[in-house]
Amino acid sequence: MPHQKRSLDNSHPTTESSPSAGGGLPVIQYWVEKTLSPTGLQLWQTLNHKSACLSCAWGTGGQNGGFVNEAGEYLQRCAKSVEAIAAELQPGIKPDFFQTYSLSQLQQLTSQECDRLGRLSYPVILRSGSSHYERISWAEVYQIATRAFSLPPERIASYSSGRSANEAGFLWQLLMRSLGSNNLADCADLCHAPSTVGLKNVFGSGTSMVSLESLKHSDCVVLIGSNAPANHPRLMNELIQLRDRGGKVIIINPQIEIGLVKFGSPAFPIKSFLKGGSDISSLYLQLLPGSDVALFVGLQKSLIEQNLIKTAYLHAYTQNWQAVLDYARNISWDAITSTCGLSQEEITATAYMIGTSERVVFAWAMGITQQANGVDNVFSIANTALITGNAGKLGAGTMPIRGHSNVQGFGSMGVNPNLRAEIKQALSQLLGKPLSETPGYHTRHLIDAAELGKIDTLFCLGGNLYAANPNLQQAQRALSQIETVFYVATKPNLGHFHGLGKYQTLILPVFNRFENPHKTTTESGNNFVRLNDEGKSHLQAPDADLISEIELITEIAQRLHGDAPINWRKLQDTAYIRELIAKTIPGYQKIGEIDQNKQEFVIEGRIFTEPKFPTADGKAQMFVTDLPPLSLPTKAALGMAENQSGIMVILGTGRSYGQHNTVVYRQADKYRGMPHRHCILMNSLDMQKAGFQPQQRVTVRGDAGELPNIEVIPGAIREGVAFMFYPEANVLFTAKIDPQSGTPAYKRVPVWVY
Ligand SMILES: Nc1nc2c(c(=O)[nH]1)N[C@H]1C(S)=C(S)[C@@H](COP(=O)(O)OP(=O)(O)OC[C@H]3O[C@@H](n4cnc5c(=O)[nH]c(N)nc54)[C@H](O)[C@@H]3O)O[C@H]1N2
Ligand SMILES: Nc1nc2c(c(=O)[nH]1)N[C@H]1C(S)=C(S)[C@@H](COP(=O)(O)OP(=O)(O)OC[C@H]3O[C@@H](n4cnc5c(=O)[nH]c(N)nc54)[C@H](O)[C@@H]3O)O[C@H]1N2
Ligand code: SF4
Ligand SMILES: [Mo]
Repeated sequence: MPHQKRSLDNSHPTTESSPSAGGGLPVIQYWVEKTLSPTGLQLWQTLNHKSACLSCAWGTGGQNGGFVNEAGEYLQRCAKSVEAIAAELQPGIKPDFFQTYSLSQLQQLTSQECDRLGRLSYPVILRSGSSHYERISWAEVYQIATRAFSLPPERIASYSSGRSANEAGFLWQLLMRSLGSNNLADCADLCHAPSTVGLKNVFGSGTSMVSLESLKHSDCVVLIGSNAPANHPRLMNELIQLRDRGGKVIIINPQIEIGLVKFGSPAFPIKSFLKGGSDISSLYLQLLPGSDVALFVGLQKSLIEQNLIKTAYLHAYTQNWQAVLDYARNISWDAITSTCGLSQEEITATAYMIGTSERVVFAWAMGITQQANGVDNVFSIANTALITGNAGKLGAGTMPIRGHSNVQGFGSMGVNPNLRAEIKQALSQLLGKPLSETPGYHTRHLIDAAELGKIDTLFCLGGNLYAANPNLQQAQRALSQIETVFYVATKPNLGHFHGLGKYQTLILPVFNRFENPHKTTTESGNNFVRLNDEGKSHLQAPDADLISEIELITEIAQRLHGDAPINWRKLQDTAYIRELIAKTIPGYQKIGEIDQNKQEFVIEGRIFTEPKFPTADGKAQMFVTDLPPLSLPTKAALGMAENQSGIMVILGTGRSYGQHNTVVYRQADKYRGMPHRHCILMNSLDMQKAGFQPQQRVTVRGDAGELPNIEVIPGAIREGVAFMFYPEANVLFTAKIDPQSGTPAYKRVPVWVY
């Protein structure tokens, strides 16, 4: 893996001290640097463009201007948003670039270096046996695509990542269904799939039941497995305001994330500058990774013991509550505390805080979903919310914090292997034929099927399928079995140079959200639909030759199907796509009028302020969640000799403060005191046990591979637990997969460090 070794050469000084609050001054400094730079004006204009922020699903921006959130509050853009836009405003890659640099040279680049090459601005192809990508015309792209998509439906597949608009997502899945394929893998499979599966089973609806407005009425937020200060910075404003009105914030995380203790937000400049930030956590529970079910069952047990459960509510609005209560009653405190590593006193105090609050929101992210029992995690949180009567009222409920800015919209548009029955019926009417009943591949199935040579054509609508998966070696092998791979993207990434197809790999450049020549829409994690205005790209002919995703998809479809039963080219008018969405996607009726009235809206049937749920009997369905059997493999299972020194730790992989998923923007993570990408954050006691000094170089070994020359950084992480950055760490392990959702357990990876 050359890109892993490469940046080890840039040894960074490690004297920089970590800040005492998240956000705050470093963030403001970043803003100033960027907006005063030579491209500062362009950046300002783009920040003010009427479109949703590209970065996370908190959903800032839209028709009221780039800085306004869903509640109409101003000053809501974070540094991450600036970072994302700055990357999109880079110059285009020069016309002779791919002639000059060979594939093997491109394979030496790190993630950050790939991104810094600039914007993709003309289509290129790598043919097998060739040493260089070469430019091709769109006409040739369409010829190749027409052939590649004429293959049997079970041999074609796609993967998508939620930065594209609803319209592109809707069209893409419509094209795949029309071809008879359900192979619509999506980044959500690696992300919040357990939330969707879990919540759908419990409440009949797979998304957050809390709107931003409702969150403002909460008096307690339980934030579980989320590093919101880095990944959803504007959510922090809500937590600051909640603390100001006397509310409580309970954090559940094996790692102390500094911004969850104290956070400086530019929305509250006085506090940030004078007081060094606002207090966030009222309680901070450092549990063992993967043990959240044990903690939540413990909370349920303690709520019962303290007589803080809402029995009348359970009777009236839920099913199977007796079984859930019985399980909690009967399990021993010992089993609970030894699994989660927290004391009975800590759990009791937390249960009291939850049970005595009026309106509790339970919010979570990847610490909950990226586990071998991700769906059970979600069930156990939902059970706790229900036992305390905190679902279906203002200021309370379950709230998965979504990742990519439009990943939830892609789910709503039907970009997934399992289509909801209502959508299926509507689409089959639209296409004038029944849809295929063959189950589709989600992301992990797709990789496994490809490795077995079962896929010939793969279309990647954004994302980085290669680097996002565990076991990069397998991902690379799998992709190399696919005849034709299309990467539709705005900027180059590792996957474009390492995830190569068998006969041909194409990289197709497209406009981003604020450049499209037509209006589009996106959906935030809070179920709010944004309207994005048309825009203009700084990349211009003759050097640049980009198209919109809509044009690309409709042109392929037109060539495959002609005009019947759908006039695909007519769909290049996105208002027409929105008409179809209004007719086929539940809750999206209002999108049919958005072109006329410009009214952004909350999707119908998702926000619950009454305890009536869209399940068969209108009640929430509760499920018993068994405590997870958390064991560690033997040293030998990781290929280590019995006398090998070192230590076994549970590695959690995740994001630094300077990256967006597989794309690295900055090498250092100041907040965790990690000066570069090749660090492992460990507890000092573990370091002592293993005989490691701070800044010592070690090797980290998992079940799929090892990374040498990794710097040990002492940090505020629980004993027995360690943290590294992805995607680099994805060479290390194969990951357990949650059988109920297909999501990999990226947050609980046993490794040997020596
Ligand atoms: N700046 C930035 N913003 C982003 C992204 C980005 O890469 N960069 N990515 C976007 C995407 S797609 C997503 S999905 C989100 C991700 O947002 P998050 O989910 O906040 O990000 P992660 O870094 O994956 O880590 C989540 C937290 O889970 C904790 N954790 C690990 N194991 C456990 C456990 O067993 N239990 C509990 N309770 N906690 C645990 C980790 O210590 C970490 O603090 O962010 C979105 N926003
Ligand atoms: N070890 C480990 N692995 C993980 C995770 C983890 O926590 N730990 N997290 C997982 C999660 S939560 C996720 S969501 C996945 C992320 O997986 P992906 O979504 O597959 O990856 P990204 O890095 O977000 O994709 C970035 C690329 O998207 C392209 N892009 C950006 N904007 C646009 C656009 O407007 N249109 C198009 N077509 N392309 C665009 C750019 O080319 C950019 O390089 O990774 C997963 N993998
Ligand atoms: S919190 Fe998310 S949506 Fe809001 S400005 Fe920051 S990155 Fe954009
Ligand atoms: Mo994600």
